[in-house]
Amino acid sequence: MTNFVKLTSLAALLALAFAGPANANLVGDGGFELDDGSWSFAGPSGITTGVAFGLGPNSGNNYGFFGSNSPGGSISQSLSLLAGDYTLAFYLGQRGGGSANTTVTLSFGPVIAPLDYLITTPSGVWTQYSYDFSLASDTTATLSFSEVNASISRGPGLDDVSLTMHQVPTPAPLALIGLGLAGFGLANRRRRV
Ligand SMILES: [Ca+2]
Repeated sequence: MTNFVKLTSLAALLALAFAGPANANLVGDGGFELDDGSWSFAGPSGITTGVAFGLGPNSGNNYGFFGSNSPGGSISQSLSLLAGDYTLAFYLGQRGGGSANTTVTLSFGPVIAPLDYLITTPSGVWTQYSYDFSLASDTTATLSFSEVNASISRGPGLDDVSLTMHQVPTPAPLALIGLGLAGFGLANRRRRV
């Protein structure tokens, strides 16, 4: 019985240690691999496959792109979010033939104020950007990336957009920890007797 208690409590602790936070990506088709309608494309923008104008996908076969010779393309999707802490991350990459620097504006409805991301890396190089924010209440907002430069000849690429919620311990896992520790205590006390 002692061993059983010990094993049970050990299993409970190990389960907690290895379960980790869920951290599921809340963005649909974040890598532009499925082309399943998760994203809305407006103006000069879309999904491209393989290497286009010197830029290949950051992951998989595809990436989102902003078009050529005319600004105003945008890539967006609407998301329903629960109150909590989040990290938004994404990759931007310059495409060949573009100007030295390209700006993409990120807007996210009432969640965060619009932010400009200036891409200064050479064509063909992806850079990851991330942004942490907190939501005080449940919100529905449109996550949108817009290309705003007027003078570029090739818009940049966008890939691997992820939005993850930071997990906080819930009463159930905490109770499980208590059970595990109690089990260890019980096992040790029985062994000493
Ligand atoms: Ca991809």
